[in-house]
Amino acid sequence: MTLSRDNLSNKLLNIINTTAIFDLHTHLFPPNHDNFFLSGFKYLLSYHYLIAELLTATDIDASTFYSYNNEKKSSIIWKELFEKRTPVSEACAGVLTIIKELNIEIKNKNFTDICIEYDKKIHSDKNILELSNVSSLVMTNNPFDLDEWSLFGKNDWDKKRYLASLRLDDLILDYEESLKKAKDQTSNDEVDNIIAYLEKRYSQSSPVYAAVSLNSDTFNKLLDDSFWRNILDWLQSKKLPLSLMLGVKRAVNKDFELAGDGIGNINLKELSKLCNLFPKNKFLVTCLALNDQHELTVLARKHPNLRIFGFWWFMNQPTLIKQILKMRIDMLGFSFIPQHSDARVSDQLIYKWSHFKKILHPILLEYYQDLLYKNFPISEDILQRDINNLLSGNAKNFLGIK
Ligand code: RAT
Ligand code: ZN
Repeated sequence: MTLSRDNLSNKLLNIINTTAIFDLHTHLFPPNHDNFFLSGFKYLLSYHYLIAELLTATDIDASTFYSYNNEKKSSIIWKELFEKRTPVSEACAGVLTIIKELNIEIKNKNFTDICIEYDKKIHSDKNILELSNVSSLVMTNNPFDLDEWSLFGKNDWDKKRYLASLRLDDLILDYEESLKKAKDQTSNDEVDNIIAYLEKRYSQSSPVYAAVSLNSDTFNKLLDDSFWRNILDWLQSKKLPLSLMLGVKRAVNKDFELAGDGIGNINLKELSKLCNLFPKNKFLVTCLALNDQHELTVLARKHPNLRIFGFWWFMNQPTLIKQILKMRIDMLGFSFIPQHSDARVSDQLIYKWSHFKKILHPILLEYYQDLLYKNFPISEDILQRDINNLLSGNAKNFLGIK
């Protein structure tokens, strides 16, 4: 049935809120992966986005802060960012969204009261997945971190819900050490120990893509090193897309540890070269700097083997998303992957997705209203088809997942 201007907004909202999400990039793990599955109020508060905010908004010394246990870290963050200051940043707003979603009143309650109440409400990842409507997600799995990789030695977790990806940053950050690990775990007569090692990790984890974060200094390795060319050939043989997370500079402030990474340079002309040199490889791409977004969108219009995804990290701000999402739609229609959560604490799925949907709805509404105005009929089926594609189908199709 064709929709009218009067019922369009509600129908669209309803479809956005009820469509299952496939989350293309997270740092989450299933609950039985002890020490890696993170959930609960204290982890939520000791998120590195909030730590960076704390360490720059106060005169708290980074190494002193990091010497505290999680309980103390999170209570300091609550006191400094939520009690002594007004929590308006996106990272702070996220915490408040979750608290509200769980119907927790914060008035007249201290940190401990909220913690106790919060931890009574969230019992498992199932709770969170239901609340956020995420049906499956992709983890970030580092094949060179043997402790983290031990997940694939276990069988009691839901492999359909938690999909694997091979994160290859260690091959850039510490090639020698990675090679040593690969040699230790493969037989000596292998011609290429790294490929043999990846092959082994591939069969253990059935990843849906490989990923690497780069800047202009490291991107050229992909084009120039025979080692990376072999990896690209191997990825192609496996039909595994490579996710390129571009424009990060690690440790701009080393003292901040995980919270100390920043923006680096990236030359997207080189990305275009890569797409041409490896036409049979598929590339998922996201850029960290606002400056690169327009050029990236143009490249996505030129290279069928390049698919834009998400609003990564410093780009994940409502003001920027509104602007760039519209630009992407104007140029690409709906043929891109609009968002991923990058959640590190499972509970964050709730806010990362609800914040995005709040932006998505009015923006899409404008496009559909314009279509109606031009007498293009819009039915509920069309809306459902489009939202399925945006929240899951585009990513799954690119990855070849049924
Ligand atoms: O957004 C983040 O949490 C960053 O620390 C990074 O993990 C980034 O998303 C990445 O995957 O490198
Ligand atoms: Zn990430």
